Amino acid sequence: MTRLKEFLESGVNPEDHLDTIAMLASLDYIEKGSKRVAKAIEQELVDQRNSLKLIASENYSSLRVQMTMGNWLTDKYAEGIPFQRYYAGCQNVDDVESYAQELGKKLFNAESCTVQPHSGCDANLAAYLAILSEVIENSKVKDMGKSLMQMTHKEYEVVRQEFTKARILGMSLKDGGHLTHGFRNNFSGKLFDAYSYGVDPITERLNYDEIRAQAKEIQPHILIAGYSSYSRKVDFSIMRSIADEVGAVLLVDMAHFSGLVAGKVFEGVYDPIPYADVVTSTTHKTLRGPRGGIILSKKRFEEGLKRVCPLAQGGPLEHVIAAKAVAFEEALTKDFQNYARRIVDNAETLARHFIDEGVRVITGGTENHLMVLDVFSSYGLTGKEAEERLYRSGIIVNKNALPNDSRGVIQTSGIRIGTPAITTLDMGQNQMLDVANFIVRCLKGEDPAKIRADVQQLKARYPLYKAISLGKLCHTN
Ligand code: DSN
Repeated sequence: MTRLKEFLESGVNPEDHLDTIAMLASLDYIEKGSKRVAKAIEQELVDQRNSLKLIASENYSSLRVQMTMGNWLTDKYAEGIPFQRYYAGCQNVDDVESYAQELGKKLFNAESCTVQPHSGCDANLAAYLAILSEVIENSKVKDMGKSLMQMTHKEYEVVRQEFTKARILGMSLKDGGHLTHGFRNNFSGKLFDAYSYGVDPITERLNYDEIRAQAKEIQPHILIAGYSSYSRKVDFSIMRSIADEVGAVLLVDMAHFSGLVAGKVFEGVYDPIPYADVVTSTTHKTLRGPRGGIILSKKRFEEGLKRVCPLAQGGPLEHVIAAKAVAFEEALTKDFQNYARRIVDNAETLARHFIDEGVRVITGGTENHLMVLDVFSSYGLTGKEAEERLYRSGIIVNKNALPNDSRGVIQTSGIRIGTPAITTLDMGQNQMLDVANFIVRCLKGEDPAKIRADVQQLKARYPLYKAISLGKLCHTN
């Protein structure tokens, strides 16, 4: 019997279960063409249901977001921007994309919003290029009195070389920054003259005086704020003042914490929008939308940022842009604000339990959705060993280098833990004690099979995609 038939024959009212029916029907249908792919999709749900997802950058998007991505919008080429495309027949994607832009502006109270970046990495690439076009290229264009297209090869080469001399200053990867903030094995460290700031060796927190001193010496064209494994809030008013003192453009990469901004947990000086010239983000982490990127900016950079295509990408993925609109609608609700608040409450509680257990938590705790644990000094394990041991217990985390980690980025001395996904499942502060206990027991060397059984018991009380509660999909192993 097909999954859908089994579900419908269980006597449910179809009207109440449209999401389940749609998911089951699509799996049945995919299976008819590709058993292997259908099996992987189904198994992914089983695995996600059976494990504790603590990857700080992951979440569970709504079924509505997921379904919005699976349709014929994917087939439409739409290079250009809404209502100014290079292809005919874009009327529906124009509508969807302009709606997503408006919602993005409303959600973040931003002057301008571009929803075309395929990812956070693409958003940063496009943002750097657009900013540098504005601050480097446009002044050359004015000086020469010719557009780029009118310049000779030799003239254009002078302009292009200026790009490669552009200086960027961002948080170093090893201290909690991101690959795209100037890491040498990323475009940002190869195309630009990249410098980095770290954290204070004692407090393990940003030292704004140090960043200011570095910025004065380096005179960056772009000052980058934002992180992927730093557990403290950043004061964007101070970053703004540093950028102003050295004449830099302030770019904030809020990929990790955009859901906390949208959910009004990060307000005042912790909300980057009023302070930054350009803000980039992913849409799938704390924001809980589809995999993708966005760029928000002040009016000054709007024109340049509209050109994500052809600047850094080909045609936009309009099916994903439609899902971004759906996710923004969800994030504009009071429910989402409660969710965002609970992410941080859960993280703070979890970090406190670890500290009570004697685990060294980097910076002594957290103010956001993530924390980094020093598993080497606490348990004599490398991050890699801890990650593997936890995986065998059904707990999914990632190894993470600590500031000044002598074990490098492959072995590492730490792990990163985040609460966005388990908060989506509705776990609260009481469950954080269970989660901390599982992790501590595992790191102390208890039998992974025993912990795995306890993890599954907890997970069974917080089912993923509750609506898909019948049919083959509810089978767990
Ligand atoms: N992969 C993301 C993270 O885990 O933080 C960043 O790109």
